[in-house]
Amino acid sequence: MSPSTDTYAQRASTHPTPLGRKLLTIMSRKKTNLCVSLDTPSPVEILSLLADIGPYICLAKTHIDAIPFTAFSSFEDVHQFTASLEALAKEHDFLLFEDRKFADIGNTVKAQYGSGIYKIADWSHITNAHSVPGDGIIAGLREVAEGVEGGLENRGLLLLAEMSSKGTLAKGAYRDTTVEMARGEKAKGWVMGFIAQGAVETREGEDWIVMTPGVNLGVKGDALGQQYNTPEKVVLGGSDIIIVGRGIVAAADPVKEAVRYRDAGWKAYQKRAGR
Ligand code: BMP
Repeated sequence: MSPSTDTYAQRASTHPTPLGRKLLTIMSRKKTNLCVSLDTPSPVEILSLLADIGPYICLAKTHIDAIPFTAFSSFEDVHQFTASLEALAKEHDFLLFEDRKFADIGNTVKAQYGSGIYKIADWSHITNAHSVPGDGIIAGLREVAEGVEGGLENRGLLLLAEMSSKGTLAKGAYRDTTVEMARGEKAKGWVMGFIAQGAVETREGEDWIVMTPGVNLGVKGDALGQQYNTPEKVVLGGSDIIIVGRGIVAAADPVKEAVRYRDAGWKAYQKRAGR
């Protein structure tokens, strides 16, 4: 499995999914392969971080269900928050990625993605799913995405092929079967890539966007099994987008760190593409 040496710009014109083309275009235009993971409990802080970091990222990842509900005074507040995320994404030219990790049968994930308190399908360009239930999960989520404004022009799915945490089952043969699942009919134009630690098997006509969490320039891991690599290591190994949470969000100067990760990720990409 060798990493692609094509540029983001080249891939933007040929990517098999509309949202993949959109994302690669943003990356190429803004010269960034950085996704910030906004893992902080305060919605006010998330919005203010994004207003500052927006110019340096291609993607903003959220865990909306990790925000304490006491941070909102009504359901209307939740929708106001997601509307603000959308406005910032438009203003600073990045996409939104709710890291929901769906993992149930197609019929159940349909309701989880399209309804519930957070109505993820209404505002998040990208979401992700585990492959463990089988490909009904891809079809169920797709039905919802096709029904929102813009349909699959504006929505994309990632499958979790590999995880960064110690002891994960998502690696090796599991990763390869997950990639095989993304070749199914219901995945076409919808599954844009994977959460993985490096390159995945890519056949003629395929172009998977690989996004990699577990990236940090300062530490090797945390006390709960997270394992980190550097931007250079993962990008040279075939990752297209580095996902950085605490390395930026918990730093004393998040903007300075965002610039540092953006530069490190971009430099590694240029090296890989031979530019
Ligand atoms: P941090 O950089 O602070 O460790 O955050 C990593 C983020 O990426 C978290 O939001 C986590 O849920 C997510 N993540 C991960 O760490 N490993 C995976 O394999 C998949 C993830 O989505």
